[in-house]
Amino acid sequence: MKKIKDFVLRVIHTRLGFIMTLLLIYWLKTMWAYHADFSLDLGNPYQVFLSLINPIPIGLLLLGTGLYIKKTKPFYIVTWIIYAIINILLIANSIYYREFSDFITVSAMLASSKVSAGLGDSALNLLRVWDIFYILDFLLLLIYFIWKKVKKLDAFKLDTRPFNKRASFAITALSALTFSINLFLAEIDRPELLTRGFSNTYVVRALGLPAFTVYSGNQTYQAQKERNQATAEELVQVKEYVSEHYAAPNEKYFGIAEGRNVFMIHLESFQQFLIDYKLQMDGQEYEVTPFINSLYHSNSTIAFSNFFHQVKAGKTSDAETLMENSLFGLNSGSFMVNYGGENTQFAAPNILAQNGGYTSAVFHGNVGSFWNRNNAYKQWGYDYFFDSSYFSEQDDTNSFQYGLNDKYMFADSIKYLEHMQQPSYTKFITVSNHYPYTSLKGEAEEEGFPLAQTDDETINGYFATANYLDAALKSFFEYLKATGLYDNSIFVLYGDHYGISNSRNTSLASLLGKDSETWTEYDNAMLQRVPYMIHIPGYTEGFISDTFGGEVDSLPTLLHILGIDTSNYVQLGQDLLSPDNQQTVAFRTSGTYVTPEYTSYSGRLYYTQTGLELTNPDEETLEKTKEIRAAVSKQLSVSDQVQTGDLLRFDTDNGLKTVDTTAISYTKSLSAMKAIEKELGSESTSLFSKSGNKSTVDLFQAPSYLQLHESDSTESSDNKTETSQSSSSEEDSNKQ
Ligand code: GP9
Ligand code: MN
Repeated sequence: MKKIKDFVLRVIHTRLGFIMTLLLIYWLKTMWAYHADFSLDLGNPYQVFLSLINPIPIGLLLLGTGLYIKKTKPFYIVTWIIYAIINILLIANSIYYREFSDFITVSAMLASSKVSAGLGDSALNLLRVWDIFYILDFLLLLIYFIWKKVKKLDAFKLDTRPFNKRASFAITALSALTFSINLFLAEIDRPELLTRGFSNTYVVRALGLPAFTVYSGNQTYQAQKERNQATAEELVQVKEYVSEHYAAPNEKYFGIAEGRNVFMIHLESFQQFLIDYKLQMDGQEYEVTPFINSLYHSNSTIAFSNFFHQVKAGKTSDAETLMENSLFGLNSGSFMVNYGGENTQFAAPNILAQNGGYTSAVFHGNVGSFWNRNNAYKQWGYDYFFDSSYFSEQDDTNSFQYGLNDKYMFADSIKYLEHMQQPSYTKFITVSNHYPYTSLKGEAEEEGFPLAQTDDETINGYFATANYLDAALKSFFEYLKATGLYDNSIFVLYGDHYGISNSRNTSLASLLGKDSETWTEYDNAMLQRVPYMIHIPGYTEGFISDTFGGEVDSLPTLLHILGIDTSNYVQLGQDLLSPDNQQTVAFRTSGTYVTPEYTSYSGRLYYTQTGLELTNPDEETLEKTKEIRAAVSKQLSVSDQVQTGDLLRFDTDNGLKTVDTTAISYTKSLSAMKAIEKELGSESTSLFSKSGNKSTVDLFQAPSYLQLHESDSTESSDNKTETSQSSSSEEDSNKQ
């Protein structure tokens, strides 16, 4: 025992040993934070492995810099300061995470007043007993110094021998190398991790906190650089473009759904070809999405058959940006990740709050930090965001890597939805129909929808997950009908982007009655169509329009249907029902587009109606396509100018107030909604109040598999996770 003690002391008393000891303690604390405070969503052993090693390379790199200092005291002081900094970063994140379920970005640090406002009085409440563990070493050190003074102990033996310069360099090189290996392994687990961003959680679990902070600092720096260069004059030019490009509403549809609740139904990875599609198997036909088809053909629905997604690397987040801002995502990365928490936006929830007093919410079964939603949604004016922390505990039977399966998500949403004041604007982001289309596991058998039989597993599962989504949506609609909410609402259904990527389309060809041998880029382009339909219960003049449009056109279309004038807003799309609509659809990759006449895709030009390629276009065609190219690139460049320059911060005369994000918190939503109900008393318009203060949860017909988990969908479990997230005193303080 004594031998070990002597050995340890001897090691600690060398400079390298001292650094290694600090690194070890830092690693232990980080592991504790990963375990006790953060939810890193570790989905496989590989991710666990990455999380175990990631504090080491960067910790060594930082602590190792002290070794370059020759003088004794400065060495110890500098090393200790570096150690203190990485510790503060860890502790601050642990505490912050308890309130925001996210890590501290550099932009949040810069706007620390906002953060402390967001924390409010609760900052102290966020401390936990186990936090002592984070500062135990500092406490012991303090005690040691006091003790030393009192008892006149020998001083801690400092190593006076400067560390060899070459050896210091070797330590730096070693840590840089191990960090590169760490990064490489992280990219294997999640390709394009740093370019696409995905979520702060993904970066932390792969690379650790200090690396995340540097990454976030770089993001903020890049965004700030462009923002600082942008001027109010640019907005004037943008507004000129917007007014030239403005498509005035069609009288016939303007205001036909005024004042109604709006349900945005985000159909994950759902392509237009699924509509009316029947899978042929063993001489039998299986209709994939009978319910969505019935909506598509209903005479209460205005549907579009030539509606294209316009996303790029930001996938779902791009679709959300387009649909709710009428602005594009970025050419690289995700707008919501890079600018979502910072930029001034005038998005759908904000516009509707100020034009009709709408309350807004998003329901989605994944963690709130994915695509930086928890920040972007505040900027967009969403009052509430019900992410996975509000829903049933996830396990292998009801969820997969992207979150809770749709039937559970809808079922679990009701207990919150019924407390929302009307009119409401709500978005339900489904997720089960997401690559790799194997989310159903146990439920698949019960659902019984067959797998297709191609040589591509991904394609084979796609129909069953789409069918599952269809059934989930149907049960949700049945509930809405039973409560009466259905009648005074409208439903916007849209597919966010392709589900089957172009590289797989030749395997899909045979299922679409096409030949893989003659498959063209035109066919790929046409497969970028996604559903877009507006279902208006009670309306009887619905139709299927073949107008060409894209996600950027949704917001003006919707606002006009709700009777809201958009002429003052910077929106780059055009109302699809307007006679002035130009039917020019820009894909996010420059030079690619679709119009009713021409399709340009992957460097090739086709006639849209026939799919024939124009290999040698005549003068007139060249002229026309040049104009189209100019129009689409103008639309994209104006969007980039607005988004990266944060130009909407200069838009002060559009009649809208900007969102006060500090007034929004997504952690105690149920109690906040109940408090509003109480305050409004008989004026409350929530479904719960309208039903005589009775829950409507029982009106949801639980599909059989849900009955197996009965406790998940009953009122008694409501706010389950919410209460575990926040202390009951906080809950109470929100109820007055
Ligand atoms: C995740 C979900 C999927 O929360 O919205 O995003 P995607 O991978 O489609 O961009
Ligand atoms: Mn998606």
